Amino acid sequence: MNVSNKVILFNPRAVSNLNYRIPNSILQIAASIEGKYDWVIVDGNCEKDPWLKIKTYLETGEFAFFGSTVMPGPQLKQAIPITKKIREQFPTVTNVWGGYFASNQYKVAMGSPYVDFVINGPGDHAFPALLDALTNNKPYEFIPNLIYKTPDGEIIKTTKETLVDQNTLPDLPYAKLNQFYPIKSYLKPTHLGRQTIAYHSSLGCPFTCSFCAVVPIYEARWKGKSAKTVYKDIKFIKDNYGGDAIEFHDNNFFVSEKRTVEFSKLIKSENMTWWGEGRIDTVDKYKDESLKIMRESGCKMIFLGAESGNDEILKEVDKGGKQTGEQIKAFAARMKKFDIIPEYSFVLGFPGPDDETVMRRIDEEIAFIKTIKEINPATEIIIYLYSPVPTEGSDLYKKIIEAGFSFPQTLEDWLAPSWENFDLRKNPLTPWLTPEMVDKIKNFETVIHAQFPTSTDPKVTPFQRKVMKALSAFRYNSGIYKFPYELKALQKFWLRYRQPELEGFATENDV
Ligand code: B12
Repeated sequence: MNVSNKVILFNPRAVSNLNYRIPNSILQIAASIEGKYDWVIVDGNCEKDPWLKIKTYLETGEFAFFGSTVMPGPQLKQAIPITKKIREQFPTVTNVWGGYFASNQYKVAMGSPYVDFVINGPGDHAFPALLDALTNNKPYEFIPNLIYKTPDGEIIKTTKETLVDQNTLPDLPYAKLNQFYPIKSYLKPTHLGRQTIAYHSSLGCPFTCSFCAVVPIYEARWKGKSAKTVYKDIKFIKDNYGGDAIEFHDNNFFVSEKRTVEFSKLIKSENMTWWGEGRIDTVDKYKDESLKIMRESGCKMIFLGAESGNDEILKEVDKGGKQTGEQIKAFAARMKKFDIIPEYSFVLGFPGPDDETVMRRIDEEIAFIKTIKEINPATEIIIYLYSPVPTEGSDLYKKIIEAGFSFPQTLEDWLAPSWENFDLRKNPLTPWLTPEMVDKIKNFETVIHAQFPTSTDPKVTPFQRKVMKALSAFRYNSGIYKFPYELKALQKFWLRYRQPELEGFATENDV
């Protein structure tokens, strides 16, 4: 073990309260170097001042590497200033970034003087290989999934590694993580259960929707752990740290009906409740028997990218597969029969030929969403404003560039408040959306969440639901969504209302 080549693995703060989950990104990276390099974890979600912790480690002089996971949004607020300070105060330390922001926005990351390497996509092999090359003075230019800078500043992307068999990956070092942060503190009470486990059982997605940040990295590739491996890991956490519910954080958990059914049969006797993300057209191919087994095994809700009820738009954004507006409606009805709650996410505000078309399409989506609620009132509705991701080569990306959209050119620019909200998919900064369009979408969002408060926020009482439904009924039925301040105020101050898309499922003690 290299005593002076220790590694700090950092998970920048991603939540504004104590509602954080097991940091699977850096935990999987820790697993990749376990036994080869000594590592420590600093979880920004659990630290009042993560810089102080990191600085204390670095002052020992034993740490040569700083690895940070970076997704867009609030995580940038810690990842950027801390990496910068390390360069200034500990210039011999090598800074390595990984994760969705680093991989997709590698030009701006590598364009900075303080990010030395980016791991492009999975780091299970690339990261230990990079540390080995740097520690033993070997070439790193041929390590797949790596982005580096030449001495004259040219940014080079190496080839992409085929996705490794996820069952060959080393076990996640939960016992060691527990020494840094008690695993129990990561198991939160949510609408799924008293102790919710966050688990990631597959990488990538077989589809290429051009609004999704997963696509540039995984390019329609998907690899999942076997049902047996997933069950073994969940059982290990449950037996050692507790857990009565599971959030599968996969981008697409339900790719394989066979794997899903096998897992359902294995987990059934554990009396756990579980949730995951999938596609409507994929799960709709499942046999009734499979959906029945899933429900009986505890599958309570599935996050599904509906995106749009407009088949033209689904085509324009390469949703692919066979998904249609009619299928989205029929699937909501089918899910009702099996008592599995469909959590439909819609993306509004895609570019169009002219303002009239964009506004008409917004009105049509609103009407479509209301139809879904008539078909299955239990359907959870998540509304995102389209926030571009660099799916270079896609028609959508061409359109947004022609429309004058561009990403910030420096990391510091990404810290501008407007861009943080951009990442939260709540303030698009997209030239084709007028303030009137954004207001209509956001006001409708307020009204529908008053009419049908999410079942995922355990803080909202049955009495509050009744009152909000009554107060918002006129607006919802008449379509008058303008200036819904009375509803906004009640949601903020009376309900302390929280939709799941911002920071994950709410817990009882969210502030
Ligand atoms: C868990 C999660 C969260 C958690 C926070 C987790 C945390 N870090 O504490 C919560 C719920 C708070 C969250 C919120 C948001 N999230 Co989020 N989140 C995820 C999710 C579901 C799982 C991440 C994970 O654990 N993956 C498991 C690990 C094993 O996979 P991985 O991260 O890809 O890691 C591998 C590689 O990337 C690489 N790697 C990753 N990190 C590092 C670090 C180093 C040093 C190295 C060497 C390698 C490396 O190696 C790893 C192993 O192979 C991902 C989707 C996904 N399935 O990954 C979305 C995802 C990252 N989130 C996303 C977004 C947009 C958000 C939000 C901005 C959404 C919103 N509207 O608000 C918010 C804002 C966050 C915030 N408040 O900061 C998007 C990012 C899209 C983009 N544009 O890049 C994703 C991809 C979802 C999606 N499909 O669009 N998120």
